[in-house]
Amino acid sequence: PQPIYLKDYQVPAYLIEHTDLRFELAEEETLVRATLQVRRNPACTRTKAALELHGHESVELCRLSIDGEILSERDFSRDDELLCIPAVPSRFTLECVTRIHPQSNTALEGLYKSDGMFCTQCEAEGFRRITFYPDRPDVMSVFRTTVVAERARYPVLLSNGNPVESGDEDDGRHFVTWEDPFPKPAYLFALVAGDLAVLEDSYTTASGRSVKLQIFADSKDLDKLDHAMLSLKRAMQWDEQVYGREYDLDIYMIVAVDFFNMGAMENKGLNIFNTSCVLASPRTTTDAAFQRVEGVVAHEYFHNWSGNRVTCRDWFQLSLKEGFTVFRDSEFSADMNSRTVKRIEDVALLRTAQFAEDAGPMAHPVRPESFIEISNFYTLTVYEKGCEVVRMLHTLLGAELFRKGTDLYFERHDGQAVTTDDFVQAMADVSGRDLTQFKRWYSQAGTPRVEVSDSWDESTGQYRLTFRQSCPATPGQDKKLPFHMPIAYGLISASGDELDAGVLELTDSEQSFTFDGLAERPVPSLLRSFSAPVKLSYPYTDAQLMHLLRHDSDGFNRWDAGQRMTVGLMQSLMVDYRASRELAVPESLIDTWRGLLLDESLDPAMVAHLLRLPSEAYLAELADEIDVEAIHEVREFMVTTLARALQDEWSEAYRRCSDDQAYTADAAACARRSLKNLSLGYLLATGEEVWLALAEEQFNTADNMTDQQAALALVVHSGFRHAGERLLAEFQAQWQHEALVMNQWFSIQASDPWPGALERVQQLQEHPLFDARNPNKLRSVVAAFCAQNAVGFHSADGSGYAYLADWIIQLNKQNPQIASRLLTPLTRWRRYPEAAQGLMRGQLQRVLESGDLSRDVYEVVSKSLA
Ligand code: HT7
Ligand code: ZN
Repeated sequence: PQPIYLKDYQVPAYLIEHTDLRFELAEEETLVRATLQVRRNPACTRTKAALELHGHESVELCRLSIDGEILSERDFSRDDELLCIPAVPSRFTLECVTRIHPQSNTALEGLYKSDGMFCTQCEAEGFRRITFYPDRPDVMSVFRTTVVAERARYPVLLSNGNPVESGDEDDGRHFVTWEDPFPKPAYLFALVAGDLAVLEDSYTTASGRSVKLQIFADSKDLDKLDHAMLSLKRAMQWDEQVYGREYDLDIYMIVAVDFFNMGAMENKGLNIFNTSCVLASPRTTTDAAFQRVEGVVAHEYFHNWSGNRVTCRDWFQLSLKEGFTVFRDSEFSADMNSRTVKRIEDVALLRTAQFAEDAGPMAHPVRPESFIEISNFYTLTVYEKGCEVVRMLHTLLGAELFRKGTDLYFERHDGQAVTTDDFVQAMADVSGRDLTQFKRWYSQAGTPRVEVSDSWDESTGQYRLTFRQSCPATPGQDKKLPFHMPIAYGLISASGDELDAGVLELTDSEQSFTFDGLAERPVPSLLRSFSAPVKLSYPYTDAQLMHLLRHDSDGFNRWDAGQRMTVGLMQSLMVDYRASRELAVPESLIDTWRGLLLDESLDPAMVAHLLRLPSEAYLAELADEIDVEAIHEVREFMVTTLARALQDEWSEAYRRCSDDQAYTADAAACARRSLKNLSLGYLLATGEEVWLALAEEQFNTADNMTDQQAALALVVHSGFRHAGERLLAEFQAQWQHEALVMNQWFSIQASDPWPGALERVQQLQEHPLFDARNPNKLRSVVAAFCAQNAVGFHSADGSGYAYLADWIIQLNKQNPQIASRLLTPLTRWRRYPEAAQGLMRGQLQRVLESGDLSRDVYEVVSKSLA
């Protein structure tokens, strides 16, 4: 497979003004008739360009005609990706009839079946599995879609836009016709047909239009749609208030499907969601999953403007819609919940997983320069780092100018397919700022390092901060130029007062800033709220970190000071562990934690974050060479030591945070549950039977999934093995009919590091509820083991690596997108000691040689081995 390059972009030679689709859905096959109004693109200077239609090899062409004249095979050429018609008029009607087989579509791209229903996933290039079409985002067309199917099996027939006609056809079939007046690229097309229950509501827009809201799901899940509906209405209102964006159609639909490669899809007026991102009820859903539903519902809704009304010119611009929309959804969640906690969670993900991606063989800029398979570029870099880039623009311009910039961007480009340059240009135009250097964030990969030093002149009261920035080489980019980065900062006095605060703008590789007239040497609070996606180092002493932890007005930096302290300690304990020296936790840290645990004035959610040790994955990301065992053992040692030293305080925090009242989902109750369950984890880590009894009681009496699942996971991952097995059996008996709950049951076991993990995972695969065609099940078992169970996956005999390679080889044909995503842990082989490297590389080689690789898997494996 050959790469595609951004530099080779050409405007399309033909545009599609109108697309009329008729789907005849049946059990054996589906017939699709596409009638396209085509015209030459006046902006294209290639005078003799052929009409190029994308078409997947699985699509059977039944008939092709131009203005009613049937084309013979001599009139066009076809390979396994493109159909080319060399001679076409400048304006014409193309009719194309194709036959497809959704029933046997296991890739879950294009039209496929999820349980009994038909559904689609067309982003990025799935539409070409339905019919022949210019399947590129810069070809935007108005769609009219008629769906025909047997009424008894498929009473609900949906597509984009508004329903305009419906009625009976022959043989018990019926039809519904939908019209979407907004021109859109094919990737936003959607169709659903099934026997679905619906929750209905309505929303009145700021300008007074009433919008019908519908969420469709299997009838057994009808009671789990309220939270998504509430989140949708909140998102609609927030987008009006914060961005001045109103919804535009008369109807907004969401459909929940169980077989889905990603989280959800923003198809115009007809979002399709993975059940895991839409269904929620207190009995079956944890607080974290509730928040995920809120965030994903909002994200897909926000795409209606950032993605649909203004879309991407080509797939290299993916972050134009994804980075911006993640920024919008994260600000929404921050406004709905705790801003500091949301920031901590987002940054933890970025620093753990995106930084690792940026340091791996698939590292790429936010706007990639080339790809073999675009599905491989729906990455943390495009989404999360892309969000940080938009956030930096917000920081540099300030909220008011940023809003002016988005207003201008939406107004200037409504109905167009544009680039990240166009987005930045709107920001430059409203602010009068030169953002040329800033755009390096889009073109240069890698996580920048910022080293900070300071000096203090007692005699003049002058304090000086010096910053040095650099960025490591990444594949294809050896040398990097300096970034334009905002560094939010504060200067804190010995008594905890803020002496100064603001935003410094770094543009050079080395730059100093002086602060005059200070009465004392301050403690610098740097990179407040994580104002740039960088690794910042400053030689903080523990005393300075303790000072920030107590006094910083920036909640994020208070948390980060605590993290820096524990990370520093754990890194030195790892050195001790490798040298077989005795391990110890300093009393000062224990005292600090005691103080935090006992301070009832603090937000329990914040305390829970402060007292949660850095994850094994984060410690691994920070290591020069990853020593899985040392990381695990040191973390376990810390947990046990802090558990025993503060047993009374954990017990007191548990008691304080335990509600006698019935469950509520408000922020305060969620915060209490998070500290309560963190405390329960530490209590269990003492190894005392009494706390096992407490955990079992919580498991048995919980009236919500957050508490029940926390108790289950904590006991299963503890040394109380028999109790763990007992609870797993009880949980299964209680929840076997709830697919999403059982996914958690699978993943708790697959991520359990106790010896014998691989055997347990292999047994789980034999479970009747495990289904290798369902991505959610693969994520719960295979991904949970390979990506969240470092000890099990990195077993010294290489059995974990061989297990993953076996799966990749099996899934390569069946579902290439999932296969290539699951591969990630193997691609990081360079970060491990030599013996592990050899074993991991060996398995990658085995995948490469297994033959007939999909583009998805080929790209990841070949780049990892390069
Ligand atoms: N824009 C959506 C992307 C998506 C997707 C991409 C590739 C393969 C399957 C997919 N399902 C959804 C999701 C989003 O970011 O909103
Ligand atoms: Zn998105």
